Amino acid sequence: TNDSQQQLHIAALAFPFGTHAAPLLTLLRLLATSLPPTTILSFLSTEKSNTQIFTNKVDPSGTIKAYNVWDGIPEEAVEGQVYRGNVQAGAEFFLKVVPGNFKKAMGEAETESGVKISCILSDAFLWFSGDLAAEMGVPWVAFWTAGSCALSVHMNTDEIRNTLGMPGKANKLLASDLQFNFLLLQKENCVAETVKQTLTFIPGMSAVHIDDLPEGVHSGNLESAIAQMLHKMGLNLPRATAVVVNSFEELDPIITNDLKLKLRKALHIGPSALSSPPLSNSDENGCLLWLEKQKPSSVAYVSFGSMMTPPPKEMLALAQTLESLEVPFLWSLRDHSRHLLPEGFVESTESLGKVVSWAPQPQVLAHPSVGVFVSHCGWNSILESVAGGVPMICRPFFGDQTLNSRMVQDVWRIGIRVEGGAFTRSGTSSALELVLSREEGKEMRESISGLKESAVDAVGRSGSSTANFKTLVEMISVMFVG
Ligand code: U2F
Repeated sequence: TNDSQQQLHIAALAFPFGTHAAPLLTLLRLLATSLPPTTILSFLSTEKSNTQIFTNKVDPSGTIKAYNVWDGIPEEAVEGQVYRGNVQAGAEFFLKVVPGNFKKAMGEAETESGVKISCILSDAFLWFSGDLAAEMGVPWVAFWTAGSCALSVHMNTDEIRNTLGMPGKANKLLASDLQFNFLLLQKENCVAETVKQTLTFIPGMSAVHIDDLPEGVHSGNLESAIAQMLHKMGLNLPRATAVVVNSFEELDPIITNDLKLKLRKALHIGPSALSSPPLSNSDENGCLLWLEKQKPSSVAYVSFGSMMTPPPKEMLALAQTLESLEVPFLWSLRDHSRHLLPEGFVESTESLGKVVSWAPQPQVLAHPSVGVFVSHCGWNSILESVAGGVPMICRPFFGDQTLNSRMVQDVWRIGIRVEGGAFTRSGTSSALELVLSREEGKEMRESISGLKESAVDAVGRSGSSTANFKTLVEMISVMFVG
């Protein structure tokens, strides 16, 4: 090897929507602390995404440099602001201009640093990174920002489609396909024959129903840009040198084993909520001070992640239930959705709760006053709830969220899905009562503190996530020099 080749250059390729880019940046920062100080670290995302997660395009530590890639949005759309904030439409534009936009920015990163890229670290969504890495003769490390269960679904999409039949054809296949799991549900006065289609044919996934699957895997529009991206991702990931997962092996041992068989290297290195400090943890809205004044395990923390707000009717039902049951609450709600709260709600509940536009969520969930997390079940939220030992009430919306909520309720037993999948006054009351005041809630708290313990162990000195992270660092450093 010659000298110039010994300088490492990692190009991190981000998926610029939802909570994807920030965890990739967190991973890159973590790698920066373990790789030689001369390593060049380039972070590639859209201008909008980079502006959100960086100050002045340079990481505060000074080691990571950001490069903007084109978001694919045509000029006229920007002027009319038509696509602003619409993730689905934004992602479609973006996916039309990959991988050219990333290639261009990688060229800039190489020119500016004078060092050839030695490894592509990409969001797993960016399936084409395998081809780019192969062209450049460097390893491809893919980062999966969500859970093992969702990764397994995408790795097994063809298997699921073949076994359960394609949508529309499902009924025809029903009688003949032995793979279906027939369940006879006997009820008090009637015998109802219900066919439940569960993923018994995928290791560790037998609790998952066909209706829990992300849209575009088995139902919904299979041809949408996102559905196609995820399908191609599942087909391409076995080529990756390693697939890094923001979870820990002990959470889903059976699924993890299956992933290890299907991937060249599955490296669970999470939960990142425990292994690295959050990118920003300021408490401008005084959430932690407010929590200090509340009773232990009494507060409902409400948040639906970075993109979702429940429909008006559900917002009303949730707000009214919190108020009438007098459950102290901390509600993280973007300013543009505040008008969905009942009129006068903030004023009339002033002594009961607090509505803020942003909360330092990991710290909030780790606070002893919080007793339940009302959540959309985004993956980061689940991990942060586990890290905080707080049981969940789940109101999933899209993507992996319904699947995650199934695992929360029926596999890990650390929460409950809201009745009927949407907030009503009666469903929300019974869920809050169950988690906050009943024996079931106590059991959930016990299960979640067990998981929390394994999570803490995993990122501890001799834990599985720590060992996997070491392997990752070695792979990135050794392969290049060798
Ligand atoms: C997408 O998830 P979201 O961004 O909608 O939700 P999460 O994965 O739960 O991540 C939200 C993050 O924002 C933080 C919170 C999480 O780390 O701590 N946060 C905060 O700090 N303060 C607030 O007031 C509110 C939020 C997608 F929609 C999901 O389906 C995927 O599972 C997920 C991961 O791929 O990405």
